[in-house]
Amino acid sequence: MQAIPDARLARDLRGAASRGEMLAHYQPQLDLSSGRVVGVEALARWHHPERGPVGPSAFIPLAEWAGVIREIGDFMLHESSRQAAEWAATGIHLDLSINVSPNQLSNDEFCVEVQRTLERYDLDPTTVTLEITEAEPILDLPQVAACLGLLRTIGVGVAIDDFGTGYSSLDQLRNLPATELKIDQSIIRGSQARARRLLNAVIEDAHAEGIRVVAEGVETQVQLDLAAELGCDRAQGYLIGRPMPADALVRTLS
Ligand code: G
Ligand code: MN
Repeated sequence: MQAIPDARLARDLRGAASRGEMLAHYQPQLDLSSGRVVGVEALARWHHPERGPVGPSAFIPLAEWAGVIREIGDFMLHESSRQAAEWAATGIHLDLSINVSPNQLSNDEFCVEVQRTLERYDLDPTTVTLEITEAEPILDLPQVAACLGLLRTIGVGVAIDDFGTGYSSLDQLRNLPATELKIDQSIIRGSQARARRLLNAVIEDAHAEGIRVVAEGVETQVQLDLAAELGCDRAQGYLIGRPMPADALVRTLS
């Protein structure tokens, strides 16, 4: 986040979702054993009326700062669920990953809202994973763990996002009912030796607990090969596909 938040941009962000300026893009996830795209991560895009497209790295921290992250998170939950249901109705079955901010999690209603949304769109909960970033601390961990635990009982998955950048690494894994580990882009794109050193034991541990491992930020074939060699189950990144609108994503499937 920039040192001085752009207050004007923050003001414009308020209500952006309800004005139709927010949209969901989808980035494909490749299953490394079948070589097929089996899922997508929903990623928010903002079309500012004057400035045009603003990237999530600029507006997500701003939204957290300005207290509008719940509004955006809500929009993404509904819009991506609606889209996944639309796909399922046409025979396209893709797992859906949705990013969730710690701020959303600290809302008591969140858990119920997720359940209600999945019911509304008649989505199979076992195809949906909530991504919780490791890059920010979870303050009320027991409460959040309880909420996620409840969602786990109906089959919703929980991913630790940006793994390797953040707070409690393996501890957080033990405290949250995780079903998936998303290895941060910086690790796969960094030195191979470092990636091996950091990931070998982690991936073995994850698999021993039945946790799926996804490599993020895969941009080259060499990085994809490394991810496969280290035992990652899935890969995501520009090599496989950029985040794109729903119709463009469907065109890339065969
Ligand atoms: O925190 P999270 O991993 O959910 O963030 C995903 C972000 O990373 C998105 O903004 C997406 O556009 C970006 N991204 C996805 N794949 C790649 C990649 O291969 N390279 C780079 N540089 N960025 C990526
Ligand atoms: Mn994510």
